[in-house]
Amino acid sequence: MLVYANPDHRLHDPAEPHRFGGVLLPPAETAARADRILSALTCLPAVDVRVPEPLDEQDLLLVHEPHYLEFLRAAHSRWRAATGAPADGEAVAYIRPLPGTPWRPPTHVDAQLGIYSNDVDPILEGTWLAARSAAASAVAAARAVHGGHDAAYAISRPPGHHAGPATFGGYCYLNNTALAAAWLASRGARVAVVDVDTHHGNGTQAVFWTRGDVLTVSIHGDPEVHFPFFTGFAEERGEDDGSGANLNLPLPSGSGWAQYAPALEKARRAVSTFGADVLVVALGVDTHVTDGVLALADEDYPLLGQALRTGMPTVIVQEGGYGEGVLEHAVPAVLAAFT
Ligand code: Q9C
Ligand code: ZN
Repeated sequence: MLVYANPDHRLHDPAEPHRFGGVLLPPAETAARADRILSALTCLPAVDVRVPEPLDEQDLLLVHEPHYLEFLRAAHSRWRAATGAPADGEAVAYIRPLPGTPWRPPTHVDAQLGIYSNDVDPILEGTWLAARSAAASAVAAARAVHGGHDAAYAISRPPGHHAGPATFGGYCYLNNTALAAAWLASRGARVAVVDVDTHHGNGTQAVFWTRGDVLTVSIHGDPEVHFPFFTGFAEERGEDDGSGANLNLPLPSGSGWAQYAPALEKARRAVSTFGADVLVVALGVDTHVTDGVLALADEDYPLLGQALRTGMPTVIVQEGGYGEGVLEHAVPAVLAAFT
């Protein structure tokens, strides 16, 4: 298996407590995650780990708006200048406009943090470079598959599938999965994205909402009760050229393999009906019971890996997966069964 890993991910390693609903906890999305995956992969036969070529910045425009990219690039230094915060400070949104009243686009970085994010994720001094390094891995994997490899896996972090065209949130800043898919589509491919992270791939859905050349499918825990709450419901099917090219398969909280397997089968059927010629998998392994949304068990991940074997060229992009031992077990299990 061809694997892309970029050491620059370490530049984004949040340390300040993060708000999860009513409590402050240590951040879950940390640099240790990618290190845990990489060391676990050494147990696989024939892993070929490469550092991706630097990103072509133009590729980011396939998914993201230029004003958002400018904001991300400069946000931390602007925030330091505006607040006197130290270099290791973490810039977090604390204010947003009142819904339903007119508001003026803000110029102050504190207010812009609230426009460009829908969550409480921090921007660190290294966030922009780390997010770019994750995007570079995903695009390199797409390039490799376009160039004739059967499959490639990107250990992208910070993750991406909650980042929209001009928003960060859910630990995501640049949408690595959407960038891989959009890059392939820009080369003429008909692309299907299957998102098996336990949370709805809301950013990816937003990116391709009106596009008919990229099918987006997401299997996730019921958004009535789980992040990202506002989207991920079955009635969201896409609009305009994208009408019918988005499929959400929400599952009841705590669902195990008995409920998951039929959803995967529906996803496979949708991909086949769409007539995709390349598959992009958003591989979150936070479906594990340890991560508290769905309830897959260790022994289900080889089955997931088999179900993702479609015979199509496939790009696999890492998304979530946090709990003790989850990444170490589930990622190699999926990749081993896939190959
Ligand atoms: N501040 C991914 O798995 N959890 N993101 C609640 C709210 C957010 C998960 C935190 C879950 C996001 C890529
Ligand atoms: Zn997730």
